[in-house]
Amino acid sequence: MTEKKAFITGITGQDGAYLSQLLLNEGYEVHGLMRRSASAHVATNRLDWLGITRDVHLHDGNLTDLSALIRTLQELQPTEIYNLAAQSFVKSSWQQPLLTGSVTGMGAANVLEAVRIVCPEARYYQASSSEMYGLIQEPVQSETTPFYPRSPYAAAKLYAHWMTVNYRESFGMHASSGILFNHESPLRGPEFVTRKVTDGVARIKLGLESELRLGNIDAKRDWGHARDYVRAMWLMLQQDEPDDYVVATGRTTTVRDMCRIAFEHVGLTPDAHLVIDPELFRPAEVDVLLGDASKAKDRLGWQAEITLEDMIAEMVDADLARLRQ
Ligand code: NDP
Ligand code: GDR
Repeated sequence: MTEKKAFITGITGQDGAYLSQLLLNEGYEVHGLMRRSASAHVATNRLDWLGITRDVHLHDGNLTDLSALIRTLQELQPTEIYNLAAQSFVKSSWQQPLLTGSVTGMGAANVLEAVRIVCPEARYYQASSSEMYGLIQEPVQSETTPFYPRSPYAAAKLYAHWMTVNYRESFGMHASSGILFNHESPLRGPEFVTRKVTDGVARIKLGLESELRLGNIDAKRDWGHARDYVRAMWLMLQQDEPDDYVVATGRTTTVRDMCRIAFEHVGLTPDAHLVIDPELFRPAEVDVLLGDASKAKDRLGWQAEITLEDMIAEMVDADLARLRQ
């Protein structure tokens, strides 16, 4: 039997942690790229939370350093590569447009080049995003919906997406792109809106805060659970042929309603606590996202299993537990 060896960029992020857990359970040897930090213990906190830090192999490197990527792949010769690393916070991409372009866009080109040079037979996954749809051209977005990026982040992701398609078509690489809609979990970064809400609700419930400040609560998102979504990534690389897939729940909810679900979980309502802060609005907004994942269902046998209500409850409970410690 061929050895199953995976290399994950972005292993310390939300998806990298859950994907590592899934691959370890599937019998893979799991390796990941970790950028050097002065606070290395903080960098591994998601892997720590899942209790798998000692089960994975971490390699010093950065997506912007092609030489490090080439040397690491030469040493490992992985069978599957998951490119999850990115400057992934949309709002920051207006503050750091060039860094976002280098990491989120050119970073993917670096990984593709390293794979092409070192291990062109390996299977490659690109973390594409529903943000690429941006200014919505069709009410429900599928693999055939035109893109219209609305942020430096989305523009960088679009470049990475088309580079993946291009390397598949030009060099016959097994390169697939998952167009994933928003997915969350207790391991979500605290700057993203779901986690900001669940952490805020937990603080209010415990009497540590009295208000929760948000921006555009009329925005609508198709929110799923990261644990479900990393399964779709893995399934894409188990197919004989590489392809692009939308991964979504098919349900869209306003930030306002997601917030209400979180407050109601602890027996409160948002009315007395929610403050709208104009500073938190974005220069350009993606108003509504709603994905059609029928291709993933038909070809991968994948569908979302965890509901928004169950996910928000899990996140609020995890934040309450963290704060109580
Ligand atoms: P996170 O922000 O949680 O994780 C990003 C990861 O990238 C972290 O491990 C981070 O390292 C790493 N990273 C950032 N910059 C560099 C760099 N220059 N070199 C090496 N590593 C770097 O993102 P998620 O886990 O939520 O998302 C995973 C991927 O999927 C991202 O590409 C994201 O854009 C994309 N995506 C996410 C969706 C979502 O809803 N979560 C939806 C669609 C796409 P460190 O820990 O040191 O910061
Ligand atoms: P998004 O996620 O930009 O969709 O990108 P985020 O949770 O940041 O925003 C979702 C929506 O909520 C609105 N919003 C707020 N957002 C944040 N962060 N903070 C607030 O206070 C706030 N108030 C309202 C936003 O305006 C937006 O409409 C995520 C990231 O994971 C990307 O990497 C990924 O590609 C996409 O999802 C799919």
